[in-house]
Amino acid sequence: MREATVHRATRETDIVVTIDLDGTGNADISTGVPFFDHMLDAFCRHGLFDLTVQAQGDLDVDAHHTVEDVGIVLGQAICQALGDMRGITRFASPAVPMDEALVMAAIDISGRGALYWRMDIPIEAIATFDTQLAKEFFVALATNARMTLHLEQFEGENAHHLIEAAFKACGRALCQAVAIDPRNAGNLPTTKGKL
Ligand SMILES: [Mn+2]
Repeated sequence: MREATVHRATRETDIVVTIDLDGTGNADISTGVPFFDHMLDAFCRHGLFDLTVQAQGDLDVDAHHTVEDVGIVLGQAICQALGDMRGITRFASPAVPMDEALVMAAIDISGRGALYWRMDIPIEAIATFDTQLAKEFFVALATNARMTLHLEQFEGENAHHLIEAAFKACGRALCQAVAIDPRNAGNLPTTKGKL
């Protein structure tokens, strides 16, 4: 079973994430930041994961610690659930439209975590969600899942559409990259012998 539960508590946040990479898109998300819940729901639905996120954070400060730390814990859970990574497809690069917005997520489950962010979000906040936090979330996710993640905006002008397309594209890319390729059964998808 490719699933994991990670609990992380600091003075700023207390977060529990459970993920099943081979789920059907069932989400149970509660972060206290409604727009962020909506984004994680989209990520889960289009990644076909089963995902539970329970986050209690210092929202009286702002949403920064909560959003970043959910990225850390979700990344750690993905990394654990992947296990030895044998048989995975490894690469995926879907481009996902949402109305006028078009965003590509390119993933390499490389063992080297990094985000390459080529997005231009035109406004500062969507409700209680500071739009700069989208990048902070994906940095934390990519680093802790130990995957190379490129998010590239081809088109778009509406901040809600752009960020939602990025979360959907990331979910879809991860769904494809972690999928077991039967032609690669039991092998690591690398010529080096290690990911
Ligand atoms: Mn929406």
